[in-house]
Amino acid sequence: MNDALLTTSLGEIPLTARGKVRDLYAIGDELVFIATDRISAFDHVLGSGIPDKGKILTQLSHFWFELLTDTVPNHLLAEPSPKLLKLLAPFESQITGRSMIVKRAEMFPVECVVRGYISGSGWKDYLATGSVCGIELPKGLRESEKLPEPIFTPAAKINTGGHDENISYAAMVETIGPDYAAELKRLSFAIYAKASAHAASKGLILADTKFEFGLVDGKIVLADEVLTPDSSRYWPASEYAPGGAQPSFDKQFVRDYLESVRWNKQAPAPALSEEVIEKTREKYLEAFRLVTGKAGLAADR
Ligand code: PZK
Repeated sequence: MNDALLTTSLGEIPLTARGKVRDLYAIGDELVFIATDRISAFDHVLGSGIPDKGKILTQLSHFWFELLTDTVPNHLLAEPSPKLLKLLAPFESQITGRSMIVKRAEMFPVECVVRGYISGSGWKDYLATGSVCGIELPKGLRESEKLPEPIFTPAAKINTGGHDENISYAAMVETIGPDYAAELKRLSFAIYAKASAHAASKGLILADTKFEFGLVDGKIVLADEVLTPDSSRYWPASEYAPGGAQPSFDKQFVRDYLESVRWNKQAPAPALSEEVIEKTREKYLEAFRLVTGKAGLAADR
């Protein structure tokens, strides 16, 4: 049985943005993020969802925001207004456990990526140029190898569909100014240091991760989702083997299935088998249990 939540609708509450897997609603300066159970692979949203995926990722984000409170302020709203709570009440089943109520922020148009290992687009750029975002790296690195030290590799957001484009730190400075650029870089390293140490204590490598920041009342806050498998690469330390791509912690069954059915990677993306859905759901739960130390999802939030 697949009781995944694939689309949301909150009646009169206006949809502000729909991402591949998340829906964003706004009432004034209060925003409601809803993480659906949609899953993407090879740049497409698939025909099936993963039941509870949105809840698992949302509760992971909550866990990390809390662990990071002394490192960085975040966009979570402590007390949603009574007006908002009243508006949301009829839609409880779409919201409970999978939503974040956050403050409207003025978002910086930069993705703040920290990489401790060379993988993904970083590996592609390194192969082509020997550097990533203008940072020269040692010669002879193998794919997925640990870097001598973490690097900050910002990316410019490309609207709708397209991949974000890696940019130099100098380009980031041009876009948002030197002071904000320096502070976002400093915060990104501090968050990565704290999060990768926590992950390591749980047997996980946090290979890389992407943060988004915004301004609320002129103050920098950590926004978006944080340190979920959708925004980060986690690898089991026990299976780490540099010299090639590492299997995806969460999506490997999905990718293998899509290859096995020889999907041409053009829309529409196929549905998944029940077996792949269940095994993938179990991987998300495993990531949640490992990172948070909790046995399962909270019933509410
Ligand atoms: C904001 N996104 C990404 C796209 C989603 C999310 N605190 C904020 N204030 C204003 N805007 C945003 C945020 C945050 N975080 C985030 N776009 C705008 C996005 C699509 C669906 F759920």
